[in-house]
Amino acid sequence: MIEGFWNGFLGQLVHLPQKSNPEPAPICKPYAQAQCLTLATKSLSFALKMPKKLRKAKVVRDTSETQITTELTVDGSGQFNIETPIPFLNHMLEAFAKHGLFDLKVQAKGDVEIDFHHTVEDVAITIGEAFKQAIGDKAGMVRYGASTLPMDEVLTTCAVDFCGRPAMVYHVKIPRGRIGDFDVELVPEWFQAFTNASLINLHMNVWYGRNRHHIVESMFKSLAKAVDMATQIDERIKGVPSTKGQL
Ligand SMILES: [Mn+2]
Repeated sequence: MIEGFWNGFLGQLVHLPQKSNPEPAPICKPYAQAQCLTLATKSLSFALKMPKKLRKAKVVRDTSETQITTELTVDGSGQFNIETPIPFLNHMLEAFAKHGLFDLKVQAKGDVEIDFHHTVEDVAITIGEAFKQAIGDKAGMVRYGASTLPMDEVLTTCAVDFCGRPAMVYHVKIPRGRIGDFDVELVPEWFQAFTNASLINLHMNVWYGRNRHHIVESMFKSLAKAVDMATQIDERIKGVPSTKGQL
């Protein structure tokens, strides 16, 4: 069954071993494998397309606790310019932009003399809000995305649905403590604020891992890959991707 599928899918390019064939698999030549990968990538790129107009948003949030300007291009190339007073947060947002292929500019000031809480949360609100604004009515959008991402000894799965309803399921255990001067108790605050502002379902599962830095970084990268997948435009999807007709 599976062999039949792949033979049909790959056509004449490669020949998968038949059950009756006593010879080793001929597909194991590097060239055949390269062809196979190229074909698979191409078949995907036929369906995915860039929107006619790049999806972007600028969000300004000015309160007595934080002053933040965030600019996002969903259809970007991973360019970033992140300036917050929290170095570890900068590192995470740079990874998020880079691996999600979003262009992201964040200029943030905050009352970090109290602690990092307000700034971490409010930066997440502006990025979530920017996604919500940039993707608009979600016409033609894939909507769902998921990524299982390894980082050294950590394995993390993030799944998202841009359904218009905020819900977070968070199965993450991080050893208590700090990464640099960043307290890991702020990590769920960032993801909850992002979830609420972008109106998505976010399921975050860290299956295993030890190192705080690796765990948190794998979460941001996994979110990036999942959101990138979910926000792609697929030319096969006509209109809003919901049987309700709107999201
Ligand atoms: Mn790192």
